Amino acid sequence: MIYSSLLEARAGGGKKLAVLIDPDKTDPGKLPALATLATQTGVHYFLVGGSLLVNDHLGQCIRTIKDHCDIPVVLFPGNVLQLHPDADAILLLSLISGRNAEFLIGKHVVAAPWLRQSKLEILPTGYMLIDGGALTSVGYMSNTTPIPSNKKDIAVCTAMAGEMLGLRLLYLEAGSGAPQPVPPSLIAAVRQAVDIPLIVGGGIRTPRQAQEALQAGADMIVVGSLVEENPDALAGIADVLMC
Ligand code: 1GP
Repeated sequence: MIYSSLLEARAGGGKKLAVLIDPDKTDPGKLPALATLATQTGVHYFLVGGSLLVNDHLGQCIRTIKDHCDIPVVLFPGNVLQLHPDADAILLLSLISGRNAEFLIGKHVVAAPWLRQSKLEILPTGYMLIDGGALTSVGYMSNTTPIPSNKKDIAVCTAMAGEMLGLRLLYLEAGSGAPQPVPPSLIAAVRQAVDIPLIVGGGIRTPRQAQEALQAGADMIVVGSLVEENPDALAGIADVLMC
């Protein structure tokens, strides 16, 4: 189970690397090579999802990954159209940094019957959008305001509330393609305040940024845009986790 492996890694100081596949930005024909590369470089998970679903590639992307590697596939849905039974798990995201009831609980109500009968491992996740220096798709599509990146106290209290509500993971998100990733000082402040595993993503483009996020307390980092643009850059990020 994915959650127990995250807890084990957290207890033992292990770190995890996930690659985000946005079906709208991915040519499924390139996924076999990426699956092989991800296996060689030690990627732990594929996240699959995006803000929209313009192309009908979701199922094809999931199946192609699963046909070419043993890396678990975790849904990272931008909306209820992105549920798929062939994945292994789902980040059931509640956008706790925002005040849009639809993204806090509304869409979950719609999805609940489908999720209940699915075989997916459900990973209840407090999703926190942190200002990464630009309006991002998730900010626009969710109609929510990100937490300012210099407001550590707001981020900390939001994370604490999410943990006390029983959410089992926290995801600090600067937004895909963000000019600035989540600041290490904010990650560190949240890490000190909560005990559940911490995922950090958005705008991580260099090994140094990956290292800073991990050193600050991220248990798992997510890279998407970098790998879309240059899959070979994955090795440099993966190396950081070996150190
Ligand atoms: C977005 O955190 C992920 O949800 C990945 O972001 O595309 O900027 O790597 P990037």
